Amino acid sequence: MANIHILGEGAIGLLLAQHLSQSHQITLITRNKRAATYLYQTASIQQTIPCSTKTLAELPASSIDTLIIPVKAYQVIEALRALRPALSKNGTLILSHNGMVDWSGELAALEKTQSAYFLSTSIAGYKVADSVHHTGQGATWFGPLNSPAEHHYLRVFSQLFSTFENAKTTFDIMPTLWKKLAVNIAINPLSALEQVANGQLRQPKYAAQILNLMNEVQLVAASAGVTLALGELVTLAYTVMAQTANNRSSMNQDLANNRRTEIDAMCGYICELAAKQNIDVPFNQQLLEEVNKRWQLARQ
Ligand code: KPL
Repeated sequence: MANIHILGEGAIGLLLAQHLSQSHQITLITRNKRAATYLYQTASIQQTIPCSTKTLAELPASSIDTLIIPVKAYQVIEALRALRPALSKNGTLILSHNGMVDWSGELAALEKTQSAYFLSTSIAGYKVADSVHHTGQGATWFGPLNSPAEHHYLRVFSQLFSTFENAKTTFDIMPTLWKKLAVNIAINPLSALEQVANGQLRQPKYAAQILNLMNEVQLVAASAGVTLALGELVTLAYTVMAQTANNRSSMNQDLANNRRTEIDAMCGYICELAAKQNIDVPFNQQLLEEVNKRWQLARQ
């Protein structure tokens, strides 16, 4: 049994907590000290998630053995900076977020004995107060991000995620992150702007836009040295739409609740790389602008 700390009380963090609590001790790291009971719900199950909570201030230096950081893309760097001192000398760090974030500097600052991994998951859910509703599950991939992790990722996977539905390991996680980026670009902005569930995007009226978005991702990935097949990206996007058909994507929920979105780490990332390589990406550019405009309007 491992002692696992999970940062935050977001939907993905709580879904991971529920799964991992079946064999491990879970502590959620919360912003403020408060007594909460977290519930896990599906269409047929409602149960309490067995876990304790601690604030960052309550965590002694070098005290965390396994730390999972499943936060929004724009919170990752700040979270890594705040929590690195609390990770033990041989600690295991697991990042899990949507979009692309440049955490290379933070990972380089880890001790040579600390291993870092990525968990790329298309698990779907949403939160209402302290209840997390589990609404679908696409594929999950787990792989190493630094060299200590390359020696241990199979063991860590089998200890933590081997019983997670639809989960697999990969030694080379970067192409997986690109594929997940593509899936999120196909689903999140459109479902947010249209305020529809993921499955609704399978309607023919969205097909041309989705194909063009995937084409741009494929071109930009190729310019970054990552070879992806356009057909595979399109198939993946439609597979996740089907697997999470009744779910409202995280960006759909963010816009509906006037929260900041992860668009900069998705279409914004593609536009930034494309500009450096002189590649035209009008479809990603348009969604980037529209989502940001909608959020600005909502904030006024
Ligand atoms: O990652 C997701 C998200 O909503 O952010 C998917 C897999 C698209 C599920 O909705």
